[in-house]
Amino acid sequence: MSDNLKRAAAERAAELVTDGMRLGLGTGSTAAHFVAAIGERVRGGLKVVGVPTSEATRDQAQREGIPLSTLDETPDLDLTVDGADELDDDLRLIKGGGGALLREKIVASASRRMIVIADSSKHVAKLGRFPLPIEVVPFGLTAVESGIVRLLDSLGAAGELRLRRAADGAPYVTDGGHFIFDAHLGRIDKPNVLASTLNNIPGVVEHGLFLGLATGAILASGDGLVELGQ
Ligand code: ABF
Repeated sequence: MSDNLKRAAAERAAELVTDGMRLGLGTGSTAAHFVAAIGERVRGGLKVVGVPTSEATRDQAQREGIPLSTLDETPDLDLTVDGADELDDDLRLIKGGGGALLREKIVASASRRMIVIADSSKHVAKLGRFPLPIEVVPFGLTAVESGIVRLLDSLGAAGELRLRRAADGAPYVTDGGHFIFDAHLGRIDKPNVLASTLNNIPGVVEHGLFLGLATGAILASGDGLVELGQ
């Protein structure tokens, strides 16, 4: 059921794509439906170029036959379509559950429009139930973690380093060669304050709060599609 909802949102987003667009291609199971839908349209003659937000999406887009570029070659994008872990009424997002938040944020920031596609269960009144991913450099991990833990303590929250596999205790490594710390906040009352506080911790590369980046959302539920923004 949920996969059908993801596909419905993705296929609606694919209808918004027109010839000549420079597209940011998101990551995750919902974005994968979008990449598949664009692949089908490309095979039918649509002319677009895509900038993938992860190695996984690059592989899929290549298999689909979508012409690809890099953000260095194509620094201004018309539209990015990506999934999210949570979004609120103001189109503020938590992303990064899939580990691709850094490239996702850089690509979204380079786009004139960013549309979130999701099943409607991701739409929340307040962000924070989903653990907030914080991408950190491996260098000086203990010190970097301490900085994050001090901040979380002050908020009555906790977190942990994401592991690749619980069995061997090896950290999960992002496409950029970084680690991810997942912060269990429960609720985020002041997303802007939290975002800038995290940005000020040395060693934090990026975090999964996407504020002021999404311009629209397409949410699918059993009752149909709801579109927010544009
Ligand atoms: C990406 O994939 C991420 O930012 C987010 O963590 C995740 C959502 O995955 P899915 O679409 O599989 O729920 O969009």
